[in-house]
Parts: sequence; structure tokens; C-alpha cells
Amino acid sequence: MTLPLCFAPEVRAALDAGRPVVALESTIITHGMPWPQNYETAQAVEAEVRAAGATPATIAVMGGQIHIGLSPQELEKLAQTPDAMKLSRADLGFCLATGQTGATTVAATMICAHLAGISVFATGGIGGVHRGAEDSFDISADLLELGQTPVTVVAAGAKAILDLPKTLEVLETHGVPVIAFGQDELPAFWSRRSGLKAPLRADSAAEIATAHLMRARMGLNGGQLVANPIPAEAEIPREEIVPVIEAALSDATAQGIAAKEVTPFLLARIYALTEGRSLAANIALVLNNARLASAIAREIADAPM
Ligand code: PSU
Ligand code: MN
Repeated sequence: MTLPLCFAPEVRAALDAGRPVVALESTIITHGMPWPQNYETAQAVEAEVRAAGATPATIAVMGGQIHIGLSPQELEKLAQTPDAMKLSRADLGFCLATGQTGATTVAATMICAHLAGISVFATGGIGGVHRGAEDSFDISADLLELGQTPVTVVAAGAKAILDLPKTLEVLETHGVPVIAFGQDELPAFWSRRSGLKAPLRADSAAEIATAHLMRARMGLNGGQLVANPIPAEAEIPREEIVPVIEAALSDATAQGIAAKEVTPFLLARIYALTEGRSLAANIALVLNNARLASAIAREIADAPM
């Protein structure tokens, strides 16, 4: 049985020629942003990757195939499928078997990117250890995937809806390098600052690319998490976002939101409570991550074998 991979022609051509490719996830499209900003953002992120000298490969499952790169029509259709499955490692095989439409989370996108031979992936934020995890056991599968699949993931740190110290502890346990870009502090998605020191710091895409290749040479499993701070002009400072997060979290508790629903619920609540400001910040940080991921992918593609 061959793998059910369906490559967009431009992605296939780039991979065959050894040119840089950047994977992009699709849960942010179906579960992370409202229509039509989700579609506009997905297109803008792809354009940003192209402008930065790489080929974008947005990943999703449709019709029993893992699509590595979507046509504009496929992207628009996905953006209008709010009931798409939210796919993590647990769901990929089932979604393919049943022919449903599924959007890939960070974990599932890493798996698919690796199968496709893509080593760099840009997203907004990763899942992590949720607050109250000592009772709920809610720890995103994204963290365990970073511990086992060799893809470098560029995110804006982890959302402050999470328990960030516990998230760092789990990443450390699983041997995941967490590399803040251009600063010592771990960025916290909508804010540049978290109050926590990042375990590692890099100041250039080349350093991150070299570390990725070094890990591969040593046969180390697992990826790298690059925590790229949101551009200063787009950030929502910690003092402003923290009370909003607290309000969204108590709404989630009051409404009994659990499991896969938690992250989409909190993002939608924070969007409403900030009157759209959180979405503008989210878009700016994803574009910023697409640029850095493209630079890392270029360095990897240019590295001597
Ligand atoms: N970052 C965003 N929007 C999102 C997500 C991340 O800006 O929608 C998604 C990613 O796909 C991530 C997922 O993998 O949320 C984590 O979900 P959970 O906490 O249920 O593992
Ligand atoms: Mn979860």
C-alpha cells in the first residue's frame, strides 16, 4: 500500500529540485479564525512564504488523501468547512479511512510534513499544558509530537491561555529544544513577554537550521520549537491580555468545555472580548512566523550535504 499523499504540483516540483518548502497547518483555518479572515489569512501566509523565497504547503486531509499543498479552490472550500475534523496524531488514520475532511493541528501537520519530506513548518501557537491540567490531564498532543517527529516548528511561543511553566517542563522532559528568536524571554503568542526565560536563544535563521541538521546527523528523534515574538507594533501587552484570558477561562469552566473544544472555544471568546484585536495580532504573528520559517528552510536547502 502506498502512502495516501497528494502533492500540489508546485510543492512536488520544489521538493524534487531541493528548493525550500514550508509546511502550514489547517486547524488554524477551520478552528482558529472566523470566515472570511481565515481564508484571507491562509492566502496571505502562503504569499508571505513565496515572497520570502520558499514554497508554501498547506496541509489538510480530503477525500482519503493527505494533501500537501492546496489549490486556491481547495483552500477556500476548507475555509468554509467549519465542521471539519480537528486532526491530531490519534485521528489521522481514521479520517483518511472514512474519507472525511480534516484539518491538521500542529501534531498532525508535523507527521504529514515529515512523510512528505518537509522539515520546516510555520504556525501561530502550539498547544500545551492547559491550566488545571493536574485535574483535567489536558496536555496537547503537540508537545509529544515535538518529542518524536523531526520537524522544526516556528510558533509565537505558547498562548497564555496555557500553563506556560508546565508546558516548558513537559517539552524539556521530551527533549524538545525551545529556542526563543532574538530575545532571552519566551514570547507568549499575543505578547512578546511571558516573564519566563526561554531555555535557548538564537539570533539567526542559520543557527536554527544548523541545529536542525546537527540533530538529524546524530539520529535524534523529535523536532525543535522556535518561539518567535510577535512584532512589537502588533502585540497586545501582557497586562491587557491576561484579564481577558482569565475571563475566557472562567467562561470555559462555567460552560463545561473540555477536550478538543477547549482551544477553539478560548480563541473565539478572546476574539469577542477584545473586539477582534486578538485576531489582528494573530494574523500579524502568523505572517511573521512564515517569514522566519522560510528563512530557516532556505538555510537548510542551501546547506552542504
Ligand atoms: N494556534 C492558533 N490557532 C489555532 C491553533 C494554534 O493561533 O487554532 C491550533 C493548532 O492547530 C494547535 C491546536 O495544534 O490549536 C492545539 O489544540 P489542542 O490544545 O486541542 O491540542
Ligand atoms: Mn487538549
